[in-house]
Amino acid sequence: MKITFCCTDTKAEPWLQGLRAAFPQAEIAVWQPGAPVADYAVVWAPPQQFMDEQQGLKALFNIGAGVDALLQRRLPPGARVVRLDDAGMAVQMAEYVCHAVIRHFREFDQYEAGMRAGQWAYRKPRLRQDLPVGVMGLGVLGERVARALAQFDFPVNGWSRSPKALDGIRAFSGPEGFHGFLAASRVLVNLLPLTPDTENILNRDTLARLRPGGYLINVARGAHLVEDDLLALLDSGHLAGATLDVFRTEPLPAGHPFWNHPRIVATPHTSARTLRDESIAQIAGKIGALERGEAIAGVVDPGRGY
Ligand code: NDP
Ligand code: OXD
Repeated sequence: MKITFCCTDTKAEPWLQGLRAAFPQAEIAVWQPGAPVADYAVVWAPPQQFMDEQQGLKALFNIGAGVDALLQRRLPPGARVVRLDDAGMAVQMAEYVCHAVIRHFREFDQYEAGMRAGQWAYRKPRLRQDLPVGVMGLGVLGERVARALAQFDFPVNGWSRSPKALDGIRAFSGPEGFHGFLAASRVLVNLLPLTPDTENILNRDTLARLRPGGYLINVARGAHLVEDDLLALLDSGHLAGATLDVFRTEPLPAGHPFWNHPRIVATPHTSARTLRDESIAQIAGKIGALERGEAIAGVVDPGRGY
């Protein structure tokens, strides 16, 4: 069996070591132009030349959950695209989002500023029922996040493409459920995949439908958000603030208004990192299953875009 590795901005050697430990008999190498065609590929944002040359691949394993960059390429015919299925990301996403919601709800930013200014001052406790949280996307990550928020007794709404029934979550679905979902939410968490249907979905019209004093947490992709619309709604006071982990251009360009905005908390695309050992174990398990002719989870539908 041949496995080729083609991951932009990723140190190859530890991945190769892990894959070789899982498949001692396999030929495993970093892809170079002109390399022999492999059976399986481990990829992150590979160039088109890779796809054009690797026409015999049985499956491409994306070392992330989002496949938007991969699906921009022309894929080798017949090759399955397989996304990471949690692999340690869901708990990280739950930590990140719960931290952002709780920091906003409990006004810890105000307390930190007050203590730094030498003020021992209490703020009036807020009521949880005034902070319904809407989670867009109830997939592998969104469902875990919605459940974690519900554990803290926040009212939680969820929105997905197909209808869902999740204990303790008020579920909305499809385009027909979208406005009702927004109107029922004050905090909005975005965990949608980036597809033609969801690009620019966080815009002036949709964000204005949140309850007044809304708060945005975008942890999915920068291209979901129309950045100027967010800035306008923060200026108008309709939105109280935002926590952003992803941006249209990454790294965030110098001088971008998000760097120093007083009501934006920004992090460098780190809310749920790919964990190498968990990912290699998952990919190795799936290659083994495919070799035995078994079905695997996490196969992307290119027509749907996720
Ligand atoms: P999944 O594919 O498991 O879940 C996607 C969810 O979005 C599903 O519930 C799906 O609905 C819903 N959805 C898709 N399209 C629409 C639509 N048009 N309208 C309504 N709902 C829709 O993805 P994951 O949970 O694993 O990951 C989500 C995204 O998070 C990734 O695509 C990636 O972009 C981002 N991500 C960001 C990271 C970071 O560090 N910032 C790390 C990892 C991922 P249905 O259930 O009906 O199919
Ligand atoms: C992912 C990511 O999609 O890291 O996994 O953003």
